[in-house]
Amino acid sequence: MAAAKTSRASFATPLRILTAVPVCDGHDSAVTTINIELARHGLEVIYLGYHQAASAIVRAAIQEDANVVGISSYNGGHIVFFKEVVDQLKKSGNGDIPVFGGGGGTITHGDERLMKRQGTDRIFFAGTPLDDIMNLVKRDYARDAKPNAKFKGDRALARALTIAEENAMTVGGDYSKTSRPKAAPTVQKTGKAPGFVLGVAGPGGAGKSTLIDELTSRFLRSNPTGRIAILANDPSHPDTGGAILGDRVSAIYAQDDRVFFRSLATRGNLTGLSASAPAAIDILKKSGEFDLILVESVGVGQESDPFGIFGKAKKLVDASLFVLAPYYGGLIQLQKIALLNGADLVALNKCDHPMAHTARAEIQARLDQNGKDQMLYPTTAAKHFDPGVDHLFAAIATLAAKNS
Ligand code: B12
Ligand SMILES: Nc1nc2c(ncn2[C@@H]2O[C@H](COP(=O)(O)OP(=O)(O)O)[C@@H](O)[C@H]2O)c(=O)[nH]1
Ligand SMILES: [Mg+2]
Repeated sequence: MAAAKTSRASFATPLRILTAVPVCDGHDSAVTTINIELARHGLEVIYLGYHQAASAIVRAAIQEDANVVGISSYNGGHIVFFKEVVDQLKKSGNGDIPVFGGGGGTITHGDERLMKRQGTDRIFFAGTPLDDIMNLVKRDYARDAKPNAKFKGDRALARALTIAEENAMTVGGDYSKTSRPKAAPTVQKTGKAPGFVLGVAGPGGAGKSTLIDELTSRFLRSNPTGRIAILANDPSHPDTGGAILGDRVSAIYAQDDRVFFRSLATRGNLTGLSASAPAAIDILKKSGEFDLILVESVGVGQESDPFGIFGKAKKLVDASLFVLAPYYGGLIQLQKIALLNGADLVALNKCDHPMAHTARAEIQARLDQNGKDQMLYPTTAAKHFDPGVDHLFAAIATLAAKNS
């Protein structure tokens, strides 16, 4: 029988926009509405969160190789803040990334005239229909992501990842046909050994991103000069092709110049990672910039194997960590999770939850049945300085040392 035709969207290079709310501003309901609408119109939205410093917005725009930065500002400081973002982008050699924004009852037409003179592209005012915003964004900020010899440092790396993403696009919306990934673009090498690559998988909401941020804080403290890379995969919506790439919102410690954070949308690839992830990992390793590379999968289910742990081919990562929360639904559900058979490390996160005690005993029994000496690490990633996360980080450092 012929395979049923899918009605899914064709993923033609989605536009990537970084959105954020400035420092000392908690008005995030407008940007949330805009984010959803942008994703509904097929854009990839990397959301940084509210109360964000200009430097954090600039760093994220560079590392994400964003087409454009959208700032939603209600705190009254827009004239100074937008200028600061524009100036920092220019000063760092990334003035090609345009900046626009909105801010209902706070930004006046007079303010906009001044802001435009200072380099802001445009302001959307109260009452602008969302469809008009979407059409303008799509019309004015689409671009061809070509190699650019002028880009240096993280931007050069970021552009190489963008090109890898485009090379690995699915063909004509057919999820079963992925175009053959071309050779990974090259970036300047430091001569350092490639870093240790840890894959982090687990159900959506288990706390993977929060845990990664806590692990990052330990890396930065224990390694005063090294760099860490985070490749955060999030799902694209199959109907629109858009995505809300929200893993940066959990990043507190990962907002640091020693952290290279890149969000990747799956763009129709159903393995739990973007189809470009193998090339992206390769680029990060070959750059020689990073001591540790963390790859976060999308929220995965029972039979997923995003890092190729069970296959005969070479694994995508040096080791893997499976993260789950106490509410996995009972013993039978636990038996079904394939990655519990193959993960090198398992973290039971959210140990502040009342069900954690039982969960810990059940998961330990499940791992004992494997007979592979897999260690279970109870963690509470939402708590800073959690001793469980300390133990997990020490175990990762030991694995990395063995690997080097
Ligand atoms: C909702 C609201 C709140 C909510 C916020 C909820 C939340 N989580 O966001 C609550 C009640 C919590 C709140 C609190 C406060 N608020 Co308030 N709040 C508002 C209000 C009424 C609406 C803002 C809004 O969300 N509008 C909905 C959006 C969708 O519509 P819009 O703004 O017209 O947006 C259009 C465009 O601008 C564009 N756009 C907007 N952002 C972006 C981004 C991108 C990327 C793009 C493409 C487009 C775009 O899209 C829309 C298209 O039509 C405004 C009044 C106003 N008229 O703006 C005050 C207002 C912003 N708040 C104000 C103040 C003072 C406060 C408080 C300090 C009050 C207090 N003393 O506690 C606190 C501060 C909170 C904080 N932590 O920052 C003042 C700010 C004054 C100033 N800057 O000089 C305002 C202007 C009210 C006033 N007239 O005094 N607030
Ligand atoms: N109570 C509690 N909440 C947590 C813990 N770790 C993460 N969270 C929260 O769980 C939610 C999902 O976390 P996130 O890291 O985004 O999960 P992910 O989807 O697995 O990446 C967020 O609201 C976190 O703040 C924890 O140890 N305890
Ligand atoms: Mg996450």
